[in-house]
Amino acid sequence: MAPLITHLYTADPSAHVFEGRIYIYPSHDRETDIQFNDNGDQYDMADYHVFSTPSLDPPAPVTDHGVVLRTEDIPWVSKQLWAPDAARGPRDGRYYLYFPARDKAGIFRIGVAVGDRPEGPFTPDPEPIKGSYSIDPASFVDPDTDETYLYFGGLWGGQLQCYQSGNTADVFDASWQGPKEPSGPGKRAMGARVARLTHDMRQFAEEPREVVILAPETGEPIAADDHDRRFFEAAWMHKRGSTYYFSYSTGDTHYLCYATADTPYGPFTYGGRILEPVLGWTTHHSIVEFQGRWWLFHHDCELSKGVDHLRSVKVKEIFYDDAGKILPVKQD
Ligand code: FUB
Repeated sequence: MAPLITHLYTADPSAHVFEGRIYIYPSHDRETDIQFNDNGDQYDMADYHVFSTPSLDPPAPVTDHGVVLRTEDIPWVSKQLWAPDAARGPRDGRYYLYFPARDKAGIFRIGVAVGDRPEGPFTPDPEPIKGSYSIDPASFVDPDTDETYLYFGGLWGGQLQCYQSGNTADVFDASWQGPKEPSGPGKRAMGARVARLTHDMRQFAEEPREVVILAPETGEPIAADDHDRRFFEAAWMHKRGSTYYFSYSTGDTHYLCYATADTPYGPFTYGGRILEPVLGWTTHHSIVEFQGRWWLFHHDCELSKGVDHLRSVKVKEIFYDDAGKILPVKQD
């Protein structure tokens, strides 16, 4: 499958259907001479573009709506505009772009920028969301309640491990910086975080909670050493029928996996793999229903011939079995 976008490197695609079109909110990868490290310093992105297309099957040209937000537009940001997402406010019909970046102290926070159109432009709030931390915000508007939830978090360079001693942005522990995470017998994996948003879409309405994933064979939380199944980064939420599907990357084992629950908070039960490892270290995705079919947006490094920080967005159709399990995607 060819990349959807070839004139730029794009990654971490968050796809949504707005006004009858697919809109894609990706990271904009760029060339840097920063050496690869486990902290992700080589992912040194400085702006966002928005893309859209009217059709996936048959494929239609993808429109690049241009730059919608830059580092220099955001007063609190120092660097690294990582994986974004967007939501349409169910109460005001405006569009909200959520993005992680390092603040002036080098700590990842999550910001929000507001626009009147899905393709932007977006005006950032002057401060990050109060109490936000780590990376990879994924917004989810529950179609049955019109409540919006923000899922977030990522280990290693994403700094989630720096919040072991509490669940608030005030307890950043710099000694956990770097590619470290809980490990050892009896230790449970760290979960992503989720918080319901205020109705103005700009703040947490509650203290973030941990997203717990249970192993189906024991009913216990996934163990920290279970790197084939534990959450690493790239959270996504979609709802099909009454089931909430939380999907994510396992990081150093490079799988996209999912878990299900009957509430947006979980606890979730591990369900299986969606995508096997792709070319490149990172794997990141979104899942969206469009014209009655379900689609997986993800990235790989095929276009850059394997350069980890130069990724390209792709799309594949996905299918569910009669019990609601996501069938593993066939490799190209
Ligand atoms: O694009 C930078 C980081 O790489 C993202 O935030 C992670 O999910 C990984 O894809």
